[in-house]
Amino acid sequence: MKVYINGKFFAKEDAKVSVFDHGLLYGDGAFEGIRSYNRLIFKLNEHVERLYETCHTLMIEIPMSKEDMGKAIASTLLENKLDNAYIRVIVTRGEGDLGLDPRKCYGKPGIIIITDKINLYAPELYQKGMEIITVPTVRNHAEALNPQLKSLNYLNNILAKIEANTSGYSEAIMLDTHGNVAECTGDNIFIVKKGKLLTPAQGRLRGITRDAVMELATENRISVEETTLTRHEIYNAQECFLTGTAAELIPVVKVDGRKIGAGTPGPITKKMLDAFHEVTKKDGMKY
Ligand code: PXG
Repeated sequence: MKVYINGKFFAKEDAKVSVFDHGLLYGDGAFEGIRSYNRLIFKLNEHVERLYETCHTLMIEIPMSKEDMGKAIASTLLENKLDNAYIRVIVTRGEGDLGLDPRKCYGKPGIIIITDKINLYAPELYQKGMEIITVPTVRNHAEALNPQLKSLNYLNNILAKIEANTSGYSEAIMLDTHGNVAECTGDNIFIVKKGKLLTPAQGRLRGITRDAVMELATENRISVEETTLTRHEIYNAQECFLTGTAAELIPVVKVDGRKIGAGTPGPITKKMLDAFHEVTKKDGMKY
């Protein structure tokens, strides 16, 4: 495996960054998770745009144009001869001293691109559906650390993941500071009620898979609404599924011990899963 670091490729064992990089010292940086299918990078422009937006808010100037970022991602995939891949793009603040102050970072922001294969969940879970729980850790308040930022500080989500894991679950629902459903630790959430798709309007990352599924629903004449959802609405939904680049689209059949609908993946979930697989086969940036 070859890893891209600041314009050069390194073997996995030599792919290293400085211990003085603020990305490591403070989680001061941004990332994206992207997928490619059959040599097509799915929603490349949307991911690159989100990465630059996160960095703009963090006041990290990526030393590369958006176009060149796309080219660097494609060249890393070609270097690794990967037709179907999971791509991790990381931008770090760069090297600095042992204080928080980003003005004292003397290094240029670092750019790292790792390409690999990952399957987040066992294939049978996509058929049977998964069971998830709500955890006590609430999603960051938007004015503390906005969930729109895909920053390198993912401790809010990791704490929630640990709570799910210690209770024997792989994924968790996180509530926002008002007690409404926000999202899962690494996925957005959708429910089906009266044949309509509903998904939280606030408190969550605006997932790119979420946007793609909303578009596909509209194309398939299924109405979608971004709204406020409580756990009560989730428990009493006809169907439920999660979306994310890593997990793709995965059915949920039980939440906090409550069966969702018939307790098996429902027809709209299956329709969206098929539509998603179809669109990833034909849409994307060729490399
Ligand atoms: N919410 C959060 C908090 C995320 O981190 C999503 C939603 C889905 O967004 P996209 O744009 O991918 O549809 C994410 C992204 C993992 C993992 O190991 C998950 C993400 C990123 C990195 C790792 O589960 N999810």
